Amino acid sequence: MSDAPNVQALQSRGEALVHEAEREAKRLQTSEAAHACKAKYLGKKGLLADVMKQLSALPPEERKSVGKVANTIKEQLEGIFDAALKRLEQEALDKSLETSGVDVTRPARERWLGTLHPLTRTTFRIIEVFQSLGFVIADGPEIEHDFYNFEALNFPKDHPARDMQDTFFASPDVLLRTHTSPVQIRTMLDRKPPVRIICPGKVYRCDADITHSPMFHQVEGLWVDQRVSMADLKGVLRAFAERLFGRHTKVRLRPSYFPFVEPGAEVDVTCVLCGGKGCRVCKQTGWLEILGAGMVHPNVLTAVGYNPEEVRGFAFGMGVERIAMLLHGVDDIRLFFDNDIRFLRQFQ
Ligand code: 2NL
Repeated sequence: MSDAPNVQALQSRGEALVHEAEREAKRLQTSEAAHACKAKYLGKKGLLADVMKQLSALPPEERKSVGKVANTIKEQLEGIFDAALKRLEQEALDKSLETSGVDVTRPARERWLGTLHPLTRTTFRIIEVFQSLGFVIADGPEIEHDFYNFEALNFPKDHPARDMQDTFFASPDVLLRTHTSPVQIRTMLDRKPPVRIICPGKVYRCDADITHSPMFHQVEGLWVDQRVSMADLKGVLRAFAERLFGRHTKVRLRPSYFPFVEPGAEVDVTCVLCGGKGCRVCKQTGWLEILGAGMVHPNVLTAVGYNPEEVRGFAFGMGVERIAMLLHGVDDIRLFFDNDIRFLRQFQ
């Protein structure tokens, strides 16, 4: 056929298509436009299809080489539009990251792990020592009746510790416990000797300065059996002091008064800082007071239905805050309750 296009003509027409497509692809702004443009060149009724249609007019011996050329052009066009779509996708992602307020180059936020509060850890350490000596944990209510907190503990009716100054009263008979001793009273009322318990918990006193907090923590211990003596008390306290403060720690008892024990004692250990030489912490004495103790008063045994002729016991009590302050050199009790992360982190 005279008007049949030759291979050269088809090839240059195809190359022109590729050039045009390249120029158009560079100016594309959206992926919708890119898809439309791709269809314009490569679609069923597109520009390349137009050119291919003319293949049917070619003599069979030319068809093969023209087909090859047409295929290369098709591949080139596809490459152009795939690249354009890829570029637009990346641009859209960059833009959305810019405007969405997410800065992927920012350093990741530090992961914070919680830890136990230093007072909880100190309580656990104290409990562990007494558990290893055969004591079991007992607990009870923080809101108490006067009977368990005072009456059963041999507090005379006019004792200053019953005063409004120290005790938070809800009514004349109901109060926030001022020590964990009511737990021991309740336990003795519930069980027969032998009783060997440790009572950790929160206690409340109306008092606040650098060494007093209106809520603080106590651990009290009690051992009642047929033949429990002051010597047993000393042995238990010595074992406790050596395990908590170190094996070279010495213990001494000084006579003291608590209404619920007779005899009563205050217990000192050699200074955790200087070991007994004398320093700022022990105020040059070499000793630190860490707890109060004594033999359970016969009136207390009677109040819980025990016979003081048959059984005896020793008891002791300590403030967890005071122990934690001594162990860690903290000089103000309020630091434990401020929850300043810079303070708490030092115990990690
Ligand atoms: C202190 C002194 C002490 C007790 C607590 C106690 C409990 C019962 C009977 C007898 Cl049920 N005594 N507890 C005994 C002596 C001292 O604590 O200064 N604590 C911070």
